[in-house]
Amino acid sequence: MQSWSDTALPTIPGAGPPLRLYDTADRQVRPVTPGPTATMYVCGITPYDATHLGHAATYLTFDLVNRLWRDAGHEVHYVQNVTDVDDPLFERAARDGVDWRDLGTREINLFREDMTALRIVAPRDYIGAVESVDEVIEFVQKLLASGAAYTVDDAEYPDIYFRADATDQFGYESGYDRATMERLFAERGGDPDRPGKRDPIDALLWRAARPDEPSWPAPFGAGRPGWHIECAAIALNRVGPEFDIQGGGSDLIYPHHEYSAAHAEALIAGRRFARHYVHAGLIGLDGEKMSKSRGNLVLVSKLRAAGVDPGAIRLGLLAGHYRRDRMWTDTVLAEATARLDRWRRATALTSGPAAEDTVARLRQHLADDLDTPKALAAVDNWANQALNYGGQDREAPTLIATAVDGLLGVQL
Ligand code: 5CA
Ligand code: ZN
Repeated sequence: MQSWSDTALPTIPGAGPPLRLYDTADRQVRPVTPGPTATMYVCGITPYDATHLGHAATYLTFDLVNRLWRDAGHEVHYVQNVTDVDDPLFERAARDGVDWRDLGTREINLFREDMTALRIVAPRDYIGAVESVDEVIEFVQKLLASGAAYTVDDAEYPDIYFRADATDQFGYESGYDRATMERLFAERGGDPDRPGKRDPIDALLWRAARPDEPSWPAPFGAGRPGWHIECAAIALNRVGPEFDIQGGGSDLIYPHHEYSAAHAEALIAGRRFARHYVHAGLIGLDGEKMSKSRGNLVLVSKLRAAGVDPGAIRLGLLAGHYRRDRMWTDTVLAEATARLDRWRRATALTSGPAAEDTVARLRQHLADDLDTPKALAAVDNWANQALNYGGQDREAPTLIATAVDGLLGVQL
């Protein structure tokens, strides 16, 4: 599937410290240790509705990682999927009387426009579930052969499930206890009560063909991929195993990332799916998580149409730390707009206070588990100095603008 237009990144003089990030599995901030090519897989959208600020916040988080890696001289192999076959698509398409493929295409196009406007660096591989069905089939075959997967005893719908006990380390990614797993499994798309499963938390790998649902032929019977296997296959075949970062919002910690890891690790015995599991906090509105099912969405495309500068959207989302759940409010947007204006006025000056220290601090704070509140404060400091007291350094305004562009993705 076509990715979106790439964003050119400027070269910023100097270099920063190596990136450290919180790893959900190890429950600590520790160094990310990429080779010359850093590798990252981030869970993409289910395209049945437009991109909201929660999605934007998650992709923005990993965009900072991408930018920091590029700034440190790494190539980045970034992969993102699109869940373009799933129940929500069929339901919305039926409600609106459109074909589920057309709905997906429309929303994916809008997503690309939103990502381009937000200056999110495009993934090298942007892969749909439909495109990767063959990869899933091959994967499921291997899991069946090794005994990690089984077919339920149901003549009509012989669905295929993954044994949660197929790997010894199952559960290490979320660290959740059994009761929490059971609760979240049921809440987040699992089917604990499906008759014929060995364990209520065994996850669906292949859903046998149903009337009125799309399906693909397979040696083990026509059907369509389960959700976690889609991401396991796409990631493993492009950057795996042991790629640097598996990313997404914190709603994906369990079951999605637990099972993607477990499916893959059942194949790559002894190795870890990803070295770091990184999760962005959830963005809410009016005290509740922003989600398509609740309908409390602030859409990136609506904000853009209303004339909001994409730079202000980035600064609003970056004003809070990526791991914290946080609310989007009018105040957040107003403060971000004012900040963008201040930074623009300061960098439009012909000279200002020396900027090397500020750039060093910006890099330092970002490398420290993406501490954007401190990173923004460092730029605020320089801008306030420049606006209130001026300065003699004729290179400083351009240096700040270049660093803010390259590292924070905000054009001044
Ligand atoms: N297609 C799957 C992942 S394979 C999916 O979760 N799609 S989604 O459209 O629901 O979400 C896309 C991405 O945005 C995921 O990484 C998800 O964790 C993240 N996300 C969803 N809602 C929010 C929110 N309110 N705040 C922050 N991130 C969110
Ligand atoms: Zn995923």
